[in-house]
Amino acid sequence: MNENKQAPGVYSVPKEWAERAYIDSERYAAMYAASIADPKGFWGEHGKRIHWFKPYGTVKNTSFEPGKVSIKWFEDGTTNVSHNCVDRHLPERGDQIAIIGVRDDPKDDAVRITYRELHAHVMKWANVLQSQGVRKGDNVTLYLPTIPEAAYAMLACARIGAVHSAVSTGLSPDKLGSRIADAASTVVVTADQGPRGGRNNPMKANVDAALDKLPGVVTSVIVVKRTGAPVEMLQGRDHYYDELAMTVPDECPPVEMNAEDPLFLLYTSGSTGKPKGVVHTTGGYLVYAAMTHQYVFDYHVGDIHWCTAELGWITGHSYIVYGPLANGATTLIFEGTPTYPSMSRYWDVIDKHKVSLFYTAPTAIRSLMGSGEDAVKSNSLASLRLLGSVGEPIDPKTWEWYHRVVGGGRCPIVDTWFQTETGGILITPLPGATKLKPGSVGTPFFGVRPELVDEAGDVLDGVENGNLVIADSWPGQMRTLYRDHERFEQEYFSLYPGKYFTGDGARRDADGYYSITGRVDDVINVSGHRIGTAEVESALVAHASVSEAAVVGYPHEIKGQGIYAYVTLIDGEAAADELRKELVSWVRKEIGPIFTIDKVQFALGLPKTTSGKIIRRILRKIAEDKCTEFGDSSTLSNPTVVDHLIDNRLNRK
Ligand code: 6R9
Repeated sequence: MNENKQAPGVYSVPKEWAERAYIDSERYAAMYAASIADPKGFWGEHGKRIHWFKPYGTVKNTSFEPGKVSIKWFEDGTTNVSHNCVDRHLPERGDQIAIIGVRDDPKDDAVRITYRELHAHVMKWANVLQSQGVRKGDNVTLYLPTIPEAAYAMLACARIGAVHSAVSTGLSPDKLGSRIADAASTVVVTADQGPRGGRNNPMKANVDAALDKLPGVVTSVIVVKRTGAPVEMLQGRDHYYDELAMTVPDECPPVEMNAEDPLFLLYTSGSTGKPKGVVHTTGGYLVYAAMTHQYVFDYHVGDIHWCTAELGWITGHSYIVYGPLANGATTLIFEGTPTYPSMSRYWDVIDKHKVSLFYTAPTAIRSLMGSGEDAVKSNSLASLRLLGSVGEPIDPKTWEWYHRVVGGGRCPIVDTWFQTETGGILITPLPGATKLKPGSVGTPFFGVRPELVDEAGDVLDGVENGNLVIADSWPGQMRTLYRDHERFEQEYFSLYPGKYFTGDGARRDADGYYSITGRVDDVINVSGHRIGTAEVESALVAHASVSEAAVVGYPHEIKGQGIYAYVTLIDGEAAADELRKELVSWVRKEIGPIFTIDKVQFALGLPKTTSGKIIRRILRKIAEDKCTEFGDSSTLSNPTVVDHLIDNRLNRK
């Protein structure tokens, strides 16, 4: 089974992979060197993988210089993303399946959409959006389940030059509202309900709740009938998609877009409370998403590609919709969860639809690993060729299980590191080129220049641990934060001037392979989803009983990181269990159910420096039950508070 095992924990590239894959190790070395030595020449060539209405003359025009950060790729070229993902494929693969839509309930039939049908849907959607006043450059908020209609809506926006802003369905109405308001969307697209894991998310009602607090912003809500459940429809504002579709023409040509016109906004969490509207543009993003999809997953015609992400995350944008469709692939869009109706749901879907490339998050694998191997082995999984992992570090134990039990010991695992901000995968194994080391994300993709730096910003060479920065631009990089270029520069380019700071820590080994050690800023990664500690803290202090709150992450067996909150109460109120439960559900309501607090510890006070700053390092150690490893506590102004925290800690081994 593990015949490719070389040294303990290292898997060499199987011969058939080195032969079959687009990129073997020699090719990787040569192409990587060329991409770094001459980025303009390299990307000038690879930019041609998409269709341009007007070819670009200028390839790269980028600067990371403080105060002047500016990122432009292919800036004088024109193209259209929807044309590239749909129309372009019609002559050759009009009858090929583009999208397989698998619903939450396994009793429901899957929908199979050909490229020709996709073309018709996208044009209809584009005309429906236009009928609601959407014009080139307008922001449209999409709050939709992970269903084919979400992809139609995304591609329809791209077709007419509108900018979509997809919001995760796991967020609360308040968070949805703040994203609608920040983007100033006049049109919101949603569904009546979103079935997931056997429950129906009341999506239209959530939109109503969000809009109640935003009078006058949104003029049109387009509602997809997903379950057909009756929902309140506000006369004049709310419309069923089906009804609008009957009133508009079938045809809609793609609009010629400049390479640097925005394609989408995607809000993500940073280390302050305010979410950031990451802006991605047209040409460079698509080139990068398509190229990484082809080489990282070694996509070949006939592969069925299944990325289990929600469409509302960057992974869904780049590796469910844009990358696969730009390459003319068949992409599977799954509405459900790994555990519904049983622990074998993923494996059932793989067998039923002959999935060959399977891409998921460590948290999903960990939740399935617990139920043992039998749930996997009742399926053959013979169609699988390659496995992928994304969103958070995958520990070697989970990696080995994924490799052996799911992949039958024969499928390479690509552990891909990237971020909302990077648009596509930056550090990853390539299956025909890179040895696999469980827990390591491998080596940089073409054109990517990772570096490790110390706190002072000095570049570290060789085997090292440090902060991960990227020294030069790549085409898929975010261009700015929506209406806040200053914050963009501040958050990503100021700490290490001249470099893009990722917010992650990493280790590099003697082979030049990277392992991601986790966030080094105040961001927690829960089941692959990012949340700033400040966001959770401000939700907590919004509760009437809470005086102060500090939130840290701690290692969690399934979720990767759990959320641990330290709370001090107004009036030193009795710290009852009931209040604890109330705070947990309060935060779920404020932020959304994906970010459920795991532990609430009531505190007399929080450890602070003499200048009043909370010392999170101490709080992290207490949450990890490592109370002897505080390091230098000389600036601590209130030691008795810490004794109380230790005595009442909630994680004990
Ligand atoms: C794609 C995505 C980004 C953060 C990133 C890092 C963590 C993502 C990872 C990984 C270890 C991997 N992360 N992939 N950590 N190994 N393969 O998840 O985007 O939601 O913006 O999160 O996720 O900490 O900085 P996003």
